[in-house]
Order: sequence, then structure tokens, then C-alpha cells
Amino acid sequence: MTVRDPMHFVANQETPSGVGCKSQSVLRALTLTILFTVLASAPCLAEDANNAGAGPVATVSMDHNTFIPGEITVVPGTTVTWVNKEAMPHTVVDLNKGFQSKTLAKDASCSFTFATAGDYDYLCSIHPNMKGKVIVKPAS
Ligand SMILES: [Cu+2]
Repeated sequence: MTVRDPMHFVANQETPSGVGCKSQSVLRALTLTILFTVLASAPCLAEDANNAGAGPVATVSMDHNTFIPGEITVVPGTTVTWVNKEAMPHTVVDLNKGFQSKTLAKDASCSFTFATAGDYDYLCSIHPNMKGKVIVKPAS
């Protein structure tokens, strides 16, 4: 069996006592990261700090290492909230650096309000094959 992504292996460990020294330290670091994330409950870091939109909202789930839906079209002013539905940690990182989340543990979320029309490609920095896209365009 091949472990394609070591992060999966570590994140799925239910019994830390069974792992070796190296894995244990990785697990400890991961646990600290998750704890910090939960305590911080961070919104997406954005160039525009005013993210408390009163406009339309949309939600993207993270589950099975996939953004669902992978592509979403919204009108300008929409606040998109990403919610991690699984134990695997994920992030949301705009390829053009417009927004970036911290590591999101299970049930953690982050939001970003899209004021400007355009295509926003993003990925999970932990799993770079995990990609998504927000298309922002005015209703016709
Ligand atoms: Cu991920």
C-alpha cells in the first residue's frame, strides 16, 4: 500500500500511542495547529478587512478532500463561507492572494466577501490538488 499524502495518514491517527517518535512529533504539531485554529476561529485573511457583508451568502463545503461545489457563481457583494466537514485539515488560498484562510479543522469555517467581479481560483495549500473556483459576475 502506498500512502499518497502523509498528511492523511497523520490526521487519521486515532491512537497516538501506537506511532513512532517522528510521527508523534508531527502529530503534536498538528494538534497544536488545530487547537490554535479552534481558539482563533479565524476568518479568511483578506486585503479588505471589511468582510461582514449584509449581502447574499453562499456556502462551499470541504469533504472527501474536495470543495463542494468546486465551482460557484455569485453576484458581487456575496459572502462565501467555506466549512470543513471532515477531520482532515484544509485551507482556502486564493491563487492571486486576495484571501487566505488559516488551517481549518473539522467544523471550522472562514468567509470572504467578493466585492469585485472576476474569476477567483483557489486551492487547499495542504492538498494542492484540491481546487475550487468562485466566479463573481453581476446578475444579467
Ligand atoms: Cu486540504
